[in-house]
Amino acid sequence: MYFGKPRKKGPTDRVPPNQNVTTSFPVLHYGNVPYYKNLDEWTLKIYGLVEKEVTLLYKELMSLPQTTSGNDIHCVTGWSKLDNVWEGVPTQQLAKMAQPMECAKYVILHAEENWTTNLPVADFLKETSLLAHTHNGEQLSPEHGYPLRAVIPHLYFWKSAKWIRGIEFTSENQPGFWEENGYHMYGDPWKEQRMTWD
Ligand SMILES: Nc1nc2c(c(=O)[nH]1)N[C@H]1C(S)=C(S)[C@@H](COP(=O)(O)O)O[C@H]1N2
Ligand SMILES: [Mo]
Repeated sequence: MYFGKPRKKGPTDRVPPNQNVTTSFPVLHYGNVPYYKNLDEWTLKIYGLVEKEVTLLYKELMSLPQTTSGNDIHCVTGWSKLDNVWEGVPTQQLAKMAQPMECAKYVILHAEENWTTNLPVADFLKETSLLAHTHNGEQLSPEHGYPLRAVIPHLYFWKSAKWIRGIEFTSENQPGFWEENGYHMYGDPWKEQRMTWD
């Protein structure tokens, strides 16, 4: 029950607690930015608890049905960037091809340099989740995840793996890179699920 003043409705309702809006686009990651000479050797692998393991070349990925999804980015370190428009392949499209098994409850997103992050299948396969190649009408820059990054619009942005190369379906919730280092297993910005103990 909330006994304080009624909450004001307005743009501030889009900003979760203890976040500050920025109009810049900060670059944040652990490790090195990969620079690709070309994408001939690039593949995206979908594996683990799936009926059909799938390996996609970049051009195959681009020939799949595409979608557009908007989000407000909330980084766990405290910055938020509103009104982002992402274009790419819906995660549901990939699931259609690989057919995750009934027992697959979680996914591990694998990025370059063995960076990983974990989330429930339901969140990964939400209608708004996608693998994006374009941000606000422009191809992703190397720093922001070129050629392909996950975008999980409703969770803290560390779940949105840049430079994604693999999607592994699992039965157990295994912590990824930041999760091993104390970040929350789920990461809902509205509940401020920043660290494991939040
Ligand atoms: N591969 C990889 N993806 C990553 C990270 C990382 O360290 N490695 N950091 C995450 C974090 S903490 C954030 S806030 C966003 C930042 O994305 P940006 O650099 O495009 O703003 O990427 C996420 N994806
Ligand atoms: Mo972040």
